Amino acid sequence: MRESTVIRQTRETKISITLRLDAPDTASVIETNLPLFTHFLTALTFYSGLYWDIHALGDVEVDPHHLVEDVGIAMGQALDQALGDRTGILRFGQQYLPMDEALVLCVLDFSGRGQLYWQGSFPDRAINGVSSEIWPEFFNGLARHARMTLHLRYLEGINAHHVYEAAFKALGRALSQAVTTVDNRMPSTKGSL
Ligand SMILES: [Mn+2]
Repeated sequence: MRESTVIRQTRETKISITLRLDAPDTASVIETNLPLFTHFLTALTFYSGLYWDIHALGDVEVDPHHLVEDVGIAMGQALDQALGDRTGILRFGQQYLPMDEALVLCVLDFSGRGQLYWQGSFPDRAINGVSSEIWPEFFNGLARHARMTLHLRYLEGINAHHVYEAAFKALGRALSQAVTTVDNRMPSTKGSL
């Protein structure tokens, strides 16, 4: 079974995540104490087609930064653990995603090397009081701990909510492709990931 559970508790956040990669048609459960983040995670998890059970509380009264970054880290750890040695996966995923005037591109590779490449003029505006500078922290934590190369590129868009929601949805769709099992091979010419 390709599944994992991650518990992460610090003085700043309490997070528990269960992930199942092969659970079609099972609705994810997302609960955080930052409603905008819950909204974006609901979009990501829905389009990933994976089963995610995420319960996360953070000291958002200090700064939503801790919660958002730590959930990214824990989701990355959950992906890395559930994928095991990565045998048989498609490995790559890519998705252009529009949301009205916004257009975002996500391209990822479960390369074994965790790095976010965040490119383009992502809007630098708060959404409902939540600073947009926290969103790359989420994607960075996720990329590093999932040990995946993650390109997210802003292409178009004016409304910050549209642009960031498009990024979460695009990542969901790209993940759905990349973790799909296609054969019994290690998807690397060097023999490991
Ligand atoms: Mn929305």
